Amino acid sequence: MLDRFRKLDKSIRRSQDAFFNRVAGLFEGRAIDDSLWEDLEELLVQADVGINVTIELVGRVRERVDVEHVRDAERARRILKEEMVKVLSPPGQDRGLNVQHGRLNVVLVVGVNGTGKTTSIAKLAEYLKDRRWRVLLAAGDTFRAAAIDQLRIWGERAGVPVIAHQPGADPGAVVFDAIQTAPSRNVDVVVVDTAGRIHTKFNLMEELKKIRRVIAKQDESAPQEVLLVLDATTGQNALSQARHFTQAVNVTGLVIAKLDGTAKGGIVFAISQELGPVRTAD
Ligand SMILES: Nc1nc2c(ncn2[C@@H]2O[C@H](COP(=O)(O)OP(=O)(O)OP(=O)(O)O)[C@@H](O)[C@H]2O)c(=O)[nH]1
Ligand SMILES: [Mg+2]
Repeated sequence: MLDRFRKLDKSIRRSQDAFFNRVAGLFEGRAIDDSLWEDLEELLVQADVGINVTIELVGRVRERVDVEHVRDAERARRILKEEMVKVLSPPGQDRGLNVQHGRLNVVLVVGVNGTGKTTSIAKLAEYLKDRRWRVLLAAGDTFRAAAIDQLRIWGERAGVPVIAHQPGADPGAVVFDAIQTAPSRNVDVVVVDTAGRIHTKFNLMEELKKIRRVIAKQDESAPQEVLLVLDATTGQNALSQARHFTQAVNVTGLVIAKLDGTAKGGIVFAISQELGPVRTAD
C-alpha cells in the first residue's frame, strides 16, 4: 500500500524542505563515519521520529553497514530507506487497502479538524477509480455547508458520484442512504467523509461511534477500513489522536497528509511503531 501511494506522491520529491529529501541529502558526498550517524540521529529526532525509533533505526542501519562491509554513503542511504520502509510496513503485514470485488466495501475516514480528510478522500477516490473500482462518496460531514460543497467539487473532478443531504442533517442518515443506494449503482467502494472532531471530546467521539454502528448494521463486516487522517506537521499530538480514534472506532489504517513541504513528517515512524502499518497520502 505504502509503495502504491508513494507512486502518487510526486510532491515529496518536489519539495526541498521535505523530511525524506533532507534525510537523503545528508548522505550526499559524505564518508561513513561517526559524524554521519550523529547527524542522522539529530535529523530524525528533529523530524519527530522519536528517540526510541531513531536509536533502533540507526542501530539497525549501522549494523547492516558493518556486516555488509558497506563503504559508500549512497549504499548506506539505500539501507536506511529499506529499514525505514520496514518500520512503516513490516514485511508480511502490508496487506493493502482491504477492498474486494463482489461485495460492497465501506471506507470510513476520520480525524481531527483540518488534518486533510476530505482532500485525502479525493486522492483515494481518484486512485481507486483509476484502478477500475466504482466509487461513491458519502458527505458525512454535515456540520458545515462548505464541507458538503467541497466533497461535491472533488467528486465532480474525480468523476465519482456524491451522496449528500442538507447541512445539519444526521450523518448516520447520509451514510445509510449511500449504502442503500450503492447496489443499484454497481458501486464497489463507499468512502465516507466525516466532520473533523477533537479526539478528547466525548460527544463528538460518540457521534462517530454511531456512524460506525449505522454502517455495521447494514453489513457486520463493514466498515472494512477506518482510516485515520493525521497531519504530518502535528508532532507528538498525532500519537494521542491515533490512540483515541483507535479506541473509539477501531482504526484499521493511518493516512498521513501534508508530508509535502514539512521537515517534520517523522512522526509517522513513531506512530507506526506503536500502532501498526501506515499509509501515506500526499
Ligand atoms: N500541502 C498539503 N496540504 C494539504 C494536504 N491535504 C490537505 N491539505 C490542505 O489542508 C487543508 C485542510 O484540508 P481538508 O482536506 O479540508 O481537511 P479536513 O480534514 O477535511 O478538514 P475538516 O473537514 O474541516 O476537518 C486544506 O487547505 C487542504 O488544501 C496535503 O497532503 N498537502
Ligand atoms: Mg473535511
